[in-house]
Order: sequence, then structure tokens, then C-alpha cells
Amino acid sequence: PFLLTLLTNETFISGDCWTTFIDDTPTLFQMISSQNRAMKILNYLGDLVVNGSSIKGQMGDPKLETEALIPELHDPSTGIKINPDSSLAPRGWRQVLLENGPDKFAQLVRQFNGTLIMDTTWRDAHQSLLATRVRTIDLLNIAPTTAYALRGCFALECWGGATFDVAMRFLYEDPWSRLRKLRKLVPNIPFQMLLRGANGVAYSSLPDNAIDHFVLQAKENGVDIFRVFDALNDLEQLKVGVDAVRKAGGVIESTVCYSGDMLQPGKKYNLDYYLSVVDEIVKLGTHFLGIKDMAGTLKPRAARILISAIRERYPDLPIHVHTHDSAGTGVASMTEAAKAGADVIDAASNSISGMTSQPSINAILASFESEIDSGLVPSLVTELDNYWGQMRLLYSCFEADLKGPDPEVYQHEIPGGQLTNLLFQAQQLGLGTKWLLTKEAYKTANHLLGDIVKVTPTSKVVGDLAQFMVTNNLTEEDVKKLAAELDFPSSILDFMEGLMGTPYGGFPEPLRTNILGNKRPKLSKRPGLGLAPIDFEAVKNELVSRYGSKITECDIASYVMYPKVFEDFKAQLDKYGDLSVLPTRYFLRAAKINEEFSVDIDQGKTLIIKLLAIGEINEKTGRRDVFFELNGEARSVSIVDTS
Ligand code: 3PY
Ligand code: ZN
Repeated sequence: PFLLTLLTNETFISGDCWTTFIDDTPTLFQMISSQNRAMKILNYLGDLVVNGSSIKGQMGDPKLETEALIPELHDPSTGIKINPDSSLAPRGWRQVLLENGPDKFAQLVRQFNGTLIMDTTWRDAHQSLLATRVRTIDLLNIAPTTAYALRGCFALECWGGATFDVAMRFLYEDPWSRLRKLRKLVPNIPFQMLLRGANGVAYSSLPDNAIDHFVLQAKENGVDIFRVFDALNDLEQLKVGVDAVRKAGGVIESTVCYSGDMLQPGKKYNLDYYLSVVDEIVKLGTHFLGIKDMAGTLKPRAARILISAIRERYPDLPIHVHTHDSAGTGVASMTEAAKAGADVIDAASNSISGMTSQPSINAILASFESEIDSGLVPSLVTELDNYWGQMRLLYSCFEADLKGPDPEVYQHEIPGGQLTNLLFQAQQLGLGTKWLLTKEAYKTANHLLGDIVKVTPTSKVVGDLAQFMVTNNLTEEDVKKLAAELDFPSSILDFMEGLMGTPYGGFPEPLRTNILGNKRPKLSKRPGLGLAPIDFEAVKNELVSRYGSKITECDIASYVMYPKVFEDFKAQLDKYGDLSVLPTRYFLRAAKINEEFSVDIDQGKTLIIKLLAIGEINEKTGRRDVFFELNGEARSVSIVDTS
């Protein structure tokens, strides 16, 4: 009918200027635009039917065959059903922050008589267990319920780390839009993001003004608290991120990365080392001290000793501890941390916790019992988790299929997210049996590199070197002997050049000199000092000339952080439109014949879609027609069969 309306419209028939026509006839234009969007979505669905999923890392179809049910919450004292409504979300720590500002907020958290919990379900938990593939729509669907059930949480970690590039690269989504939409639905709980210091959310340093610009957009679009770390605990690198957060008016959580078991005799990273880093962090000025145990090697006794020592030295400093449950000791370690004076600890919703993720919230609450107040209501947390049990099935095709804890983590020290990733890659390459070799090689690679702190991006350096050694059958001695001739992955050259900062104790020599040869210089200052500032005006002009005037500051920040990923994302958007509106089942697997489903493309605009038939292949063009019913009308799309 829109075509009929168009063809009978007088202005259109008279051939008056097209832009005036659009301006004067907005409803018609909106109809055309919705039809365009609908056809783009049909093209994506048609491609899925003909060629299967293009989502990297997907193995098979989701195991959840129905729409996920939003769990019911019940008032713990009356048992009466609660209807969560974001506009009436109960008061939480975000109001405390907005009313008091970051300094007072930090003091009030420190004064809280107990230990608060940060829920990592929306970021690190799925980054660690499900290859960061959880989509915006599945977060939005549970957001109002979460705002109610977790109202006592210190924060929801929901942004940054790998979620930023994965959203654009593999999910074809805009990470900024995710942040804004979640923010609207969760007005009462602070949002936390993970910032890789001078690397922003990328893998090596950017110019300082790029970090300032990025952090400002993050703050303005909804992030409250910034966990800032540097992968080598290089204070100069860390400071770039910290300064950016301060300028943007955010809450600073300067973080020390914890590597290995500090109580192991002869360990380079021992208690004295950590205390000296904490001293420097305090000198920089921070609202919170973060302790980031990315591999889960902070054993309970070490947690007690470390936190007690910091608490004694800095009685007023709010401490926030992060861990991974890789070895199975997460609950015990976090309980010890809480007893030793941590103000906040990290945990994840039960169904998406454990192993390489954070320990389970309910397990921690059970361990706290009445001894430590967390500000959370256990029964509401359990009810909320019914949703994540379903999500685990929906995203089953991204499971690395870990079977249990890995106590060997104390030896190989692979960070949680990376452990799942490396295992997954080994399985995908059919190198399942090489997994043991990879873990062994990871230890050797770390030794070769001088025992560095391993977390993004330095963990990638160690992982890449480990895989390089396994693939090329190289021993530690081989690497040392052949360093000048071997064609190392670029991450290793980046690290040796100094693009990720300087490791504690310096670079491994003569390995560094041999690997770099004349290929790369040796930086002696932090990399950002050698990078020309971004000319934001020029970037904006370029993007506007390529993509039109709707380019936003967030687009600019995405482009500066990941130019190629952003360009590919824009091309994808142009081809298929905004796919974030598709329910995940239909985003990941082909619709079945006669299966009908709905897609809300905008408020009040719903597409009812049914797959009718798949045509024969046209031998000349290599294409197939795919027939759909769209809101009751027949539509077809022509798809190149590449299967
Ligand atoms: C990230 O940088 O994405 C991490 O999760 C590091 O632990
Ligand atoms: Zn983590």
C-alpha cells in the first residue's frame, strides 16, 4: 500500500523537488524508511536461510527454542508479586552518586557496614564464558527486572573491555546505543566499565586526546565508574586513563593487576611489589582502589594478607576486588577479601558464573551469611537468575564447554576470558589435543617474556607466542636461538617495541634486541608521547563526507578506537540495517518454513515475519529467491548462494 500511496500522491506525481517532498510528507517518508528497514532485515534473514550464520565462533544453533521468560520477582517478606517498572525503580547507589558526587560517594561506600557486590553478568561473565556474544536485546529485556532485583548492588559492570569491539565486529551492533538504552532502563544502579588505561578499549596505546574524548563520551552516555588498569601496571600508562576519567567527572577506580600467586616463594610479583604499586596509585589520586585478579590466582590466604595489608596502610581507601573462579576458589577468596576489609567484590549471576567467570552471587551471599551485609536480597537474586539459565541455553553455541575448575591456573596464569578463548580456538581448529600443549607453551612463553603481568593486551602477546610455538613446534631454546629470523606475530613486535608500556623489571634481553632487529625501534618513553594528537575536526569532516551528516561524537570515538572495525560495521549497517532489534534466535539461526515471529523495529512498529519458501538456485546467477510474508504481504529477496 505504501507504493500505492506514493504513486497517487499529488506532489509526487507533479515531480516537485524530492527533498521538499520528503520534508512536507513525513509520514510517507517514514513509511518508505520502515519498508526499507524491513527489506534489509529480510535480506539478512534470507542470507541466514541460504548460507547459514555468519557470526564468528558460532557452533550450531542455540539450544533455547522458545522466547526467554522474564522471571517473576516476589517481595521477600510478603511473597507478593512485584511488577518492576524502570520509571519507579527503587533508590540505589546511583542516586547516592548523583546527589553527592564521586568523592562523597566513595566515602559513603567505604562507610557502608558490610561488603557490596558488583554484578559482572552484563560484561565480564559473558566475555569469559560465552565469547562476549550476549546481545543488547537480551540485556534490555531483563534490565527493568535487574534494576529491581539488584537495587542494592554497588554497580553493574556492563561496558568496555572486549564488549566494545565485539559488539561492532561480531554482533553488528553499536556499543554506544547499548549503553544509552540500558541506562534508560536502569536509573538506580551505577554502571561500571573496564578501561585499558592508555589503550582505551583497544590493544595498544592511542594518543592521549583520543582517550580523553572516548572517556567523555562514555561518561555522557551512561558510564558512572571507570575501572582503569594497565596490563603491565605501568603507572604512566595508567595515569592517561585516570586523568581522562577525572576530566570527564567520572568515578575513578585505579587498578592494580594481580599476577600469579604472590605467596609462592621467589615470585617477582610479591606483597611488597603490590604495596608499592598501591602507594603510587594513591599518589595519583583515586576514588577506589581496584584489585584485578584476572586469572583467578588470588588464593584465599593471599586475598586476606593482601587486603589486610592495604587496609592497614590506607584505612580510608575504598577497595574493590575482582576475581575469576578459574581454580574454583573464587567464593572463598572473595569472602576472605570481604572479611579483611574489601568494600566491594565482584560476582556474577549464578547461571553465568563459576569457572572462568566470576564466582556466583548466591554462593557468596551464602558464604557471607549474616556475618557480612551485602545490601542484596538473596531470594531476588535467585529469581533474577532464572533468566540467565535460559540465556546460557540461548548462547550455547558460543560455549567453550569447560567442564570444571582448572587448578593448573596457578601455573599457567591464563586470564579467565583468554582461557576460554584459547580452548575454544583449539577446539575449532580441531586441535583439542593441542590444548595441553598450548597451556604448557603459555607458561614457557611467559617465562621467555620475563614473567609479565598478563591481561589484555599483554595476555594476547603471551597467547600468540604460545600458539606460534605450538604451531611451529618451537621450544624455549629454539625461540631464543632463532629470534632474529623468526617471523613473529605482530603483537609480539608491538610488545617488544614498547607500544604496550614497560614491564616491571624491564624487557627481556637479548630477546628484545634479537626480535626487533631493524624491524622496529625500541621506545624508551610511553608510546602516547610519540603519537600525534587526533585532529577531531578532520576526522569528523572525513566521516561526514563518507557517511553523511548524522555522524555523532560516539561514531567518531568508535572510529578513532577501531577504524577498520567501524568501517566494516557501517557497511554492514548499510546492507542490513540495525540488526540489534532481531530476537537472538532469529539472529543466530535460520527461520523454519512457516515459522512466524515478530520484530519490534521501533516503538510501536512491529514486523510480523514468516518464512514461506526457498527457491531453486539460478545456475546462471548463483542466486536463490527466498519468500517471506511480511505483515501479511508476500515479499521476496534474492540471495547469492555461497554455501
Ligand atoms: C579486558 O580487558 O577485556 C579484560 O577483561 C581484562 O581482564
Ligand atoms: Zn575479569
